[in-house]
Amino acid sequence: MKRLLTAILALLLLCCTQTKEVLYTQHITFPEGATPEQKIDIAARVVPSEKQLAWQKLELTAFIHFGINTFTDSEWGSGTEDPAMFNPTALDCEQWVTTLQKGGFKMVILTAKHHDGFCLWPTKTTEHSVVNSPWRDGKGDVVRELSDACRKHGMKFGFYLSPWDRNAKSYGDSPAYNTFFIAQLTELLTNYGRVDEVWLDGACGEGPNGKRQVYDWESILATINTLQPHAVTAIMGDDIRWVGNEGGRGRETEWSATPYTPLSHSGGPEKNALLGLEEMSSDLGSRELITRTNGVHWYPSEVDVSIRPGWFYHEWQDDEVRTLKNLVDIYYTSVGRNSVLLLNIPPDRRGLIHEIDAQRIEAFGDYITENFSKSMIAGKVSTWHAKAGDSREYIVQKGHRINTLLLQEDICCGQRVERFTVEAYIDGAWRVVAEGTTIGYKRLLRFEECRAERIRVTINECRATANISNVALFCAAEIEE
Ligand code: FUL
Repeated sequence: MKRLLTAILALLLLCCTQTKEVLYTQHITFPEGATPEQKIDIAARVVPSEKQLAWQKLELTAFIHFGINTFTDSEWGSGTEDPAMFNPTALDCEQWVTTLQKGGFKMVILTAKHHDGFCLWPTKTTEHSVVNSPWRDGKGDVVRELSDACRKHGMKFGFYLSPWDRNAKSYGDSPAYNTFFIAQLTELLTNYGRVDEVWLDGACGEGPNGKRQVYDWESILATINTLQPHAVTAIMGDDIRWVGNEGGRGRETEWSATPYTPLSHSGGPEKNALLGLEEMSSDLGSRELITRTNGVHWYPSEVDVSIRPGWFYHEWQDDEVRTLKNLVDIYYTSVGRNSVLLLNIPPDRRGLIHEIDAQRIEAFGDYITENFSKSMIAGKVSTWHAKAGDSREYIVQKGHRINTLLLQEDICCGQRVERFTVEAYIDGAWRVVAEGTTIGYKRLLRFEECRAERIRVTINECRATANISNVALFCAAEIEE
């Protein structure tokens, strides 16, 4: 009896110490004089905010590039286009949403305004909008139609509002343009119901003699946080980081806890310059970097990539839509590398997702469901608290072949794994089949197809006790080109 009580007490104590772990939400500045070991330990305890976590769990999100460029066959409009050119013949946002849902996408982000400044909603801030187009006799509103369709079908909704505006007269006159931009944001954030992501693009093509606009990021982000506190802000915002390329590739070592400072932070660009960091740097989270800096951010990666060569629809690209095989490869290198995929599917001049893209999206959704829904591990997988060097074995269901491993960390406690090894027990011997560095929210590893009896996962290095919340095995079907 006494032994039982002692055991229960020990268990309770263990639970308490587990839950009592100090965690830091989204940003932390290291205490003065922190040692390298203390800095690494703190970095391992930085966790996502609630909205960052909800966003990460979406895994698949879709971009819709649609606007005046769709009708001028261009990628970057000049801002001098006649709004009368905007005239989709059969626009149907429900077709967009239901098509994307077949692909497994959980949120849609619309280019409410691209660099050309043409607004897809009847804004009071400029004449350069749908109001002066023949579409629906100037009474149309794409933002309304899409946000309504999203609500109706249970899809999350977000928008892209280009800070760079080649039409706005005030662009470059910093205070005036900031006021104009915040007025546009306010319309979008107040008149269309819930918004879950605001995408603030960093692109600006002003040449050496171009207009120089100094953005008031503090007020811009405060407007979003006040009007839609649950919306994450991407790229120039401080919740979501651009992965650094438009080719669909997350890093093999992808840290969500990073010394890379969001550019909207005061002193962000200077801090990054001091560390020699930019969005495309290959290392954004090593121990070496952390020991050289004074703080860490939870700033997870978003992989934005288009299903076509361009971001906007061009008829001449109809035979260049990414293949299913290519889309699945991108799934592995984005969702499978601790990132959220933001796949762009641009509607055509009718205002519809083209049949070719729609068919590809559906095939992609079917492939993901068919191949990644049922794990081949026998029995239940429970959360595993691993110290460096710890291993755990998993039994493979009899008679199944395997070629893909899924690993997840419980990021509610931080991102901690730095190196792991995967072995398979085949014909009486252990053989290394895969190795990796970071895991984070989700990691997918492909290896040569085999018929293993067991799999052994070893956490070789970690920054604090790692919380492995999920391990799964699949046999993903090969896809013919
Ligand atoms: C870039 C823009 O310049 C492209 O046109 C596109 O919108 C892409 C998602 O972001 O910075």
